[in-house]
Amino acid sequence: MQPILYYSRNPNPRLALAVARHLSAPVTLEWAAPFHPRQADYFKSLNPTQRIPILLEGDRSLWEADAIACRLSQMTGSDFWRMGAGMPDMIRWISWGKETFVRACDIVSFERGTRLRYRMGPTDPAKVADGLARFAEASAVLNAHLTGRDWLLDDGPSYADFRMATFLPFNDTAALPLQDHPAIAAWNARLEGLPLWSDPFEGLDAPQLPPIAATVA
Ligand SMILES: N[C@@H](CCC(=O)N[C@@H](CS)C(=O)NCC(=O)O)C(=O)O
Repeated sequence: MQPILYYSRNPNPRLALAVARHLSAPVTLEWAAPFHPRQADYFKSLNPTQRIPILLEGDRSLWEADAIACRLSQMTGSDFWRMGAGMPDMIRWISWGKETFVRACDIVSFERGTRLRYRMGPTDPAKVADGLARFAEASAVLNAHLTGRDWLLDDGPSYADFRMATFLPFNDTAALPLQDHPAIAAWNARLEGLPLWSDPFEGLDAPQLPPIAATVA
């Protein structure tokens, strides 16, 4: 039986799905709602955090988008997850990004999007302000690095680009000021030019996310 990739339209499952489709990985793509009461026990048995993405190969369950991206690259013999000399540089950007740029985008995206979609209370302006301050600090570093180059690494797109951009497809609701950072905006436009990054759900039967419930702060 083919491995199964459980995904949804939320940011990290979207990221893993985009990798799988970008690499044409031989996996069955299954939309999931792990927090639905009927599915909770099953997903808790696969991942103690109950979250997706999850890649199920036989009885081996792999969770965390980064680990899944690594495994999908192994399965397809792709260098999208660099295996050779470029690996340390790729890990550097994944690691730095998750602590800084991705984290900042996550905070703002959660407050202005996810929280309202899932009726988790109103947007917290103090958290948005914290996220925007982190975004400004991280964006200065990222924008400087991307100035004069197309991708994070020297030799073309890699998983580090996808990971760094995890939350940018949700910027219609997060409203992060990408336009203030021209090299980041240009890099994001380049990513959007990759069809399976811009719409990894193309041709799949994946329910839309719940609508935003209130106005944003
Ligand atoms: N650190 C995890 C985060 C996983 C995570 O937070 N998943 C969320 C979506 S972003 C989830 O499972 N939400 C339930 C859903 O999408 O239905 C990863 O990188 O894979």
